[in-house]
Amino acid sequence: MTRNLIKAAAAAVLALSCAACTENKGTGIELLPEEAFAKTVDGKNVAIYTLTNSTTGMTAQLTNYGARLVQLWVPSTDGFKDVVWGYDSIDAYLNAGDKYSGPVVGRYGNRIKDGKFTLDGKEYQLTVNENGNQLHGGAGGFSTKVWDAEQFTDADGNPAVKMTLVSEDGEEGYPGKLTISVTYTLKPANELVIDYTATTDAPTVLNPTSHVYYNLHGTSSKSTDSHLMTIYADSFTLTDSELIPTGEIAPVEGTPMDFRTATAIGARIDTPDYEPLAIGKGYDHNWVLNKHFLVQSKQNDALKDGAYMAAQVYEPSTGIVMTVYTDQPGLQFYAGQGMDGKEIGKRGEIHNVRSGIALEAQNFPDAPNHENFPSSVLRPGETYTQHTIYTFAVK
Ligand code: FUC
Repeated sequence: MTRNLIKAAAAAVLALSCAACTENKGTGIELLPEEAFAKTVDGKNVAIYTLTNSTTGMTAQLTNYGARLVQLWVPSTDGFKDVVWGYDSIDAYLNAGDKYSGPVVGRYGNRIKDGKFTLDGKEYQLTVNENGNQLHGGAGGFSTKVWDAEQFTDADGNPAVKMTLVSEDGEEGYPGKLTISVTYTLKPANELVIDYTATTDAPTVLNPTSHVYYNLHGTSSKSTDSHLMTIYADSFTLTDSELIPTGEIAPVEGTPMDFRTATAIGARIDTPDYEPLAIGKGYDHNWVLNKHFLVQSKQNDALKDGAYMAAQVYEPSTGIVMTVYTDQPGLQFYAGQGMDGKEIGKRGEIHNVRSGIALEAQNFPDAPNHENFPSSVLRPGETYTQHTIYTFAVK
């Protein structure tokens, strides 16, 4: 499909979604065509799903390969911008060097030391895929699976897609057959709501998270060092040299990790001789959100459907403000320093170094091996839930 046809298709979707479109509604949105994602992978059909909200025309495209966010078009001071990294076809995702553009990662997001943990007195050995540790559920984690998908309109008339995956007992070394669903919903106030539920038939550990690289310039090629970041956290988890938590929770006060007032990401990221940043080669850490551990800061008044304000990011040149709400105890902020700057993403744009930030709402990394961290154990009869929201405004 040519670019013009894609634009026409986008315009048609937007026109259908709202009779009273404002002049700027959906300006500049370019949809990826269905045929670019139509493929059978591991015997299952991959597809792309398009959600458009009723008010501004904010539009998300998702694929069931990894329950993944492919595009997210939000208003800026100059038309709509696509604020997430990704590729323009399923083939490009399958061949990508970077496997973590937009998916849900799990069973355990982030790292488990030596890929080992003990549960109810029994030690489990997981597969390992980074320095002898497990990262993001292993090489065959949730992000590599084709999920079952169902697109629907929720009870309030909002567009949504629910993706479901059965993770077999023993998969990547985890005990228990786990059934997990993630539902993405677009709400009228430019909110992308991500809800998870999961059940298991035997005790297991679980920490799914959305691993999207955001760039509020609307292109993966421009540095995110200019983004002004606020993280509502008074402390973070210290790590060893392999980014595995030591168990110690350290105050951010007086360090480059203090984002309690809005600060440019690039302002302190290269601080010489500050060990946590030297280890991460920049920001790649888990912040301990105030909601769970340090109570009533005024900033945390913004309770939203059971989720608290966790972070806010603002890019002055586009006016885009992204606010993250979650009911999770931690937020991994990774500034994209590990990218090689060579891969080409959507619209031919380079996935550049330090040009996409991941803000992953989650339990703490390696929690199964730290008694002082929140429990990540899920048992039969229990239902895991997570409620995380990314909202977009223009300032
Ligand atoms: C984040 C980081 C990791 C890794 C991955 C792709 O979760 O913590 O370092 O690079 O994403």
